[in-house]
Amino acid sequence: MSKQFAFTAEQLKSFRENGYAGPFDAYDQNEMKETYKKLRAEIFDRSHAIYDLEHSSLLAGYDRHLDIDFFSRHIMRRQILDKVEGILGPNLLCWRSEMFPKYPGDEGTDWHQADTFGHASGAPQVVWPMNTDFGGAITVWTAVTDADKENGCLRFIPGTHEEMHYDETKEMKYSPEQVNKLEKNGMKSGFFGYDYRNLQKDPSWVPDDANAVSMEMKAGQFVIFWSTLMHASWPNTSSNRTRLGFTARYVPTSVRIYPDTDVINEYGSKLSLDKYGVVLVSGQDEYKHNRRLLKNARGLEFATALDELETA
Ligand SMILES: O=C(O)CCC(=O)C(=O)O
Ligand SMILES: [Fe+2]
Repeated sequence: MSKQFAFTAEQLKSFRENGYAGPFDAYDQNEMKETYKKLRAEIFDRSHAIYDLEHSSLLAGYDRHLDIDFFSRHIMRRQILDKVEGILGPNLLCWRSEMFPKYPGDEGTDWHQADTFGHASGAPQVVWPMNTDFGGAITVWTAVTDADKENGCLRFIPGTHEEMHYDETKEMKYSPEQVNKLEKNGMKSGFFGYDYRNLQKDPSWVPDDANAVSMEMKAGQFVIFWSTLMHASWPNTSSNRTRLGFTARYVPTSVRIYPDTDVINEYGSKLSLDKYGVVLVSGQDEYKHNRRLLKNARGLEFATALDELETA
């Protein structure tokens, strides 16, 4: 089957060199803006969300593809998967999604890289098979609203995805009171209550953002990047333009997710993984390392489950 939205050879080469690609269109801009109006109500409705929150934090945005139908379909959108398959191969899991709102006045997200995603929990969340060069996950960040320099668009440092400058096993202290208080070079920049600089392998190292690129995007567009790429975002300095990004994270089926644990312990909360599962978004899961969900919490069957039923 030919893939309508697959990378060209040139795009793939550029992705391998730079660690990111895009922006590309996932939705028509007006369609996304209409969808956003409905989504806002669904985001506030946690009646089917798979995690019980102890208090408000970044965790409120975790894994809503498991209860909001729009996001359940979004993670399987051909515009996105045709390209992700070109990077990771045909057998793919979506293991995490996150919403990243930035309200007017909010700090930017500080520079960071994620390989095991253990930075906040202290335990690796993503474990690749031994002897693979890769780590991390392919991140697809979709602009639910327009995102530009004024309201906090993403920034990348091209070509930095193959060397980790952070040690995710180092301790970081969660201090929610420092949200919107940290400054770097006179700019509000933090990590949702953590100070990501605490993880630096070399405490005196300073990220060189002279060649950083700003990913200005229209609502409905997405960018693809390795989670190990140096990435950040600008603060939202607008007076009235909230920025919302939705990140979906993909790995091949050979990867183990949350090995040996049944809780996520980060951002000051413990979340039970009782209702959690990965979603097979494409191909076959020959490894069966991870508990897999066939339906979201409202009963919507993930498309691959439907395909399997049809061919069974
Ligand atoms: O949207 C942001 O500010 C940060 C996004 C991010 O770090 C990610 O998608 O991994
Ligand atoms: Fe990130």
